[in-house]
Amino acid sequence: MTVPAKPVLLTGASVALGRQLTRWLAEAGWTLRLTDIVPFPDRLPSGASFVRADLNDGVAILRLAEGCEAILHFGGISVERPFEEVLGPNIRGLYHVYEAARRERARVVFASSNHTIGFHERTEPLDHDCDMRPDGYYGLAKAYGELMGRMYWDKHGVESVFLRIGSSVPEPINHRMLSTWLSYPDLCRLVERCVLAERVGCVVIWGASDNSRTFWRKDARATIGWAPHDSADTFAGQLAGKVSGNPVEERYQGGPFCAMEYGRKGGFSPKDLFGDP
Ligand code: 15L
Repeated sequence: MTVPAKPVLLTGASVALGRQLTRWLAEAGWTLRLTDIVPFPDRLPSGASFVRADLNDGVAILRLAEGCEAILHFGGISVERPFEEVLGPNIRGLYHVYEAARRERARVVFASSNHTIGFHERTEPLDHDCDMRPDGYYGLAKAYGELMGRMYWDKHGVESVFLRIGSSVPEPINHRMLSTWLSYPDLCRLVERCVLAERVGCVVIWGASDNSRTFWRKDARATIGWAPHDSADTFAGQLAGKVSGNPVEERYQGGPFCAMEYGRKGGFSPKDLFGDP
């Protein structure tokens, strides 16, 4: 099977990763229901429809998910923000997604993040079952999301794949991304497999390309039949020495997110890090 039998709902469709997924999956012939709080900026591909909705609106999310086979949850805040800003889209919104998945018996592919484990040191290779060490409110909300998915699996049998995405950008731009980079094609193939794999249960996959400097090891990629094709290694020459100079950022896997508002003794204040606003 290369095309899901029923439509697939994609949240966060209007921003970077959502737009990549839309293009790739529509080309593969998938029927997509797209949603975001902001308008979809591209021409709608055939087989796709778009409805503007707020993740805080549970009724809208339930309606959007009606008859769907899977929900690709890429919506919500995608950077570090104050708690009150993260709360609505990333916590309440996630609950709406899981309630919709429960009602539809749909699988959830959750765009989690390396910021769930950001305060592990870079020298420490991690497996999927490592301790969570979120590096801010954004990472904390992603960690809560993984726990929520776990609860919906244990209690309701809702399947989930948690993608702990590293840095999914067109090209790696600093030394850290030689470890964390996930190319767009590798991301799209990964999401395709998350939906098409026969049975997944509730699993974690590190969202990174085949980078020799990776921080991450074991995960459930064999269960879904995915392996990355690309590698940040090809950029190593041009990124040698491209470091921030900030010891907190360079010490931990979460990089700049760890350094933001870092307040431990011997640490740096935001002013030291970023200058006066
Ligand atoms: C993420 O989770 C963010 O959404 C993205 O903006 C990047 O900062 C990325 O992690 C990263 O760690 O590079």
